[in-house]
Amino acid sequence: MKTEQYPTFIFDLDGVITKTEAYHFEAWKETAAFLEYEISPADNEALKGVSRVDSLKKIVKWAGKEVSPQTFDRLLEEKNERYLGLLSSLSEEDIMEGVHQFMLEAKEKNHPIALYSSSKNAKLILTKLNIIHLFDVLVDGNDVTRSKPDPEGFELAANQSKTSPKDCVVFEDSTAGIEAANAIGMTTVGIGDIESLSIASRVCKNFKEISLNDFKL
Ligand code: B16
Ligand code: MG
Repeated sequence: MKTEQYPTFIFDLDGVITKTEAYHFEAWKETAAFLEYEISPADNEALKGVSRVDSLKKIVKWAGKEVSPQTFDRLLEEKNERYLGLLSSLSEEDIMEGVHQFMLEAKEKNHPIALYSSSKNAKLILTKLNIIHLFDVLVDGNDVTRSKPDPEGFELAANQSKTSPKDCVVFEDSTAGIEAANAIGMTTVGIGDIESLSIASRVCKNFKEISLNDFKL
């Protein structure tokens, strides 16, 4: 007898569940200014999904500077403090349109729900958004040694969900994340603009364009 199977949904956090990408950008601007570099929206696109450490390495390189390990650590710490400050009033109202409803319907139909975010602040953010209880599996920047575009975190999320990668559907706003999930045969749904996400299996502007019926195995 064939048992019915439900794809596991793996959500990215920043830029998919909530618009914290804008806060990362804001917080990095000051770091870049210290390095006498003006960070552009195109630069920010290249930082999406990339870990804090790897993001700073990129900014230092773009600025054409060298910094001591002590300064590097201080810049990381200060950026995170600014970012946490910007998150202080985050609440349920900051969940992107259609996401909460989609999750509730997916849970109702027994789809496992997982998170893979590069952020080390993911649990704090999901708690503020009051949706942490909806996740069966949580993988974040504290659980991996290699950040997106490496597939390590997606592999871990699939393993912990007891789902084969081919039966996972990933929602991502970053090229790095889509690349990572594609590399291990997951179905990818890009959330955002087609220009930067064309390597995804499908691209949507937001969750209002997505229905649970789109994902039958
Ligand atoms: P943190 P995601 C990523 O989250 C962001 O896209 C990226 O801009 C950020 O640098 C990274 O998390 C690390 O975040 O500094 O909070 O540890 O999109 O993978 O959910
Ligand atoms: Mg993201």
